[in-house]
Amino acid sequence: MLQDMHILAQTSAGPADDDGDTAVVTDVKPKTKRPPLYKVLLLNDDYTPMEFVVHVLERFFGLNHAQAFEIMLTVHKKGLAVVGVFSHEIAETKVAQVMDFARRHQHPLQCTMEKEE
Ligand code: TYC
Repeated sequence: MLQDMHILAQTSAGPADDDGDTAVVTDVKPKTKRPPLYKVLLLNDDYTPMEFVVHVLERFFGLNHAQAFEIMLTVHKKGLAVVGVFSHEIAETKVAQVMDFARRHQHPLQCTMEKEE
């Protein structure tokens, strides 16, 4: 892929520098990296009602009821699950929306984000 090219070349046949025996780097390395993506994680707890978590997943992550129920159950059984992968700004917004909504409803539901490798 063009964006992933790393061109680094050195030549002694290139333009002369002052002493005439050392190489001069003439090629350039295209330096465009895709921005990192962030996983948004939902954490299990013993108190937040299952229906509330399903509602959160439908409301903030655009999941249908069946998808939301399935992810909620995964969190319930495994302790956490990735609910989506986003740019830093969108992930931050999702986390803030979920945390605020849970707090307003007095549920201890926790949502965090983590950089993708
Ligand atoms: N463990 C909760 C219960 O039994 C349900 C739950 C699921 C809570 C997912 C949080 O992220 C969560 N009521």
